[in-house]
Amino acid sequence: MLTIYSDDHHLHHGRCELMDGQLMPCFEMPSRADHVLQRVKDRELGPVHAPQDFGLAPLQRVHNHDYLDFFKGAWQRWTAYGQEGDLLPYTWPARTLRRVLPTSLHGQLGYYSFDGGAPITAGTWQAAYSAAQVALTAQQAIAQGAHSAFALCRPPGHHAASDLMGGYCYLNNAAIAAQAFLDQGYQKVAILDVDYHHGNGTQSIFYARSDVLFTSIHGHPEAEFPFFLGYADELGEGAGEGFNFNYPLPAGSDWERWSAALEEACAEIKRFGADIVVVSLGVDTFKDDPISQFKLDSPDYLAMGARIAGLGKPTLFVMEGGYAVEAIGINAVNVLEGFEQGSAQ
Ligand code: OKP
Ligand code: ZN
Repeated sequence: MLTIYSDDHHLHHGRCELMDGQLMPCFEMPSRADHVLQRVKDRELGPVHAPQDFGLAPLQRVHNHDYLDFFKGAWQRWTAYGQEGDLLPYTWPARTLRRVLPTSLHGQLGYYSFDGGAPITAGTWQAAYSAAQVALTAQQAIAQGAHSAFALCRPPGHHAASDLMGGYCYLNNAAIAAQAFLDQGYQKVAILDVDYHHGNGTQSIFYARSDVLFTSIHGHPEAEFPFFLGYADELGEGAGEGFNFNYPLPAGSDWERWSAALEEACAEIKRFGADIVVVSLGVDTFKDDPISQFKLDSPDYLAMGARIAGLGKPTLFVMEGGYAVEAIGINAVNVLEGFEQGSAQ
């Protein structure tokens, strides 16, 4: 399987996040992608290519222009105040407040974010921009005939909505790739989000549309980030009604429970008649993940990949979460190897 990877992810290294009342080093760190790349090489998964540059246009198909302008320019505005630390939001337009766009940097940052988990650093825009190009380059490989490809994206993307950053995410790499398929003439794209956290950004982007089926298996939002989306009764709206399926699971869910949800998601993808499957590949479902509560073990990821292969569709894997840094490479590449073994049968 072809892997697309850019070193630019090193340009994004947030210092801290708020966790249990304390500032902790960011869990979403550069070594995550380094470990995945190392495992791709160790296992000789296939060639590793740098991304091409498709410019801003495919990003603008998913994200608002004003949001992209804000994100691109935010760090420079911050340093113009003489600041050097990470730029983080601290006020959001929650209930009782107006959703106006203020003129100040922090007002705008609150407007364009939904949590305090996505720091902007000097290199964040470039890293996120390159991650989107990684996804688009892997997308192109499939459009040109590959049965699968792996976009080793960092930072992740599935929490990012059309004009919101949050949950370590800035640009929605999977959504950008899915939209690119549609813009190139594919009719139906199914997204399977296997990250431990609900892909609220991806869901929101496609919620009113019938050309993208969104399915997600995740920690129940009653008890888990992002809390305010990802419930089972969210089925889509308007033309998108019946094209959104959430499988929220309780803390402690193991492979037996998780794979039953995967069966249901795969049944919906089959019923949908997808031309393409885009997998939001988070491996924070792992038993030793430091911020998650599922109990999958490393061999389970081989079975996950094989089941996805059983859909029999060209499949784009887009890296999302996974914070047990030592194991993330093994688990992510196990999905890809399981897919290849499952496809060969
Ligand atoms: C990203 B992905 C503030 C942030 C709270 C957010 C988890 C984001 C997970 N400390 N945690 O889905 O793996
Ligand atoms: Zn996650």
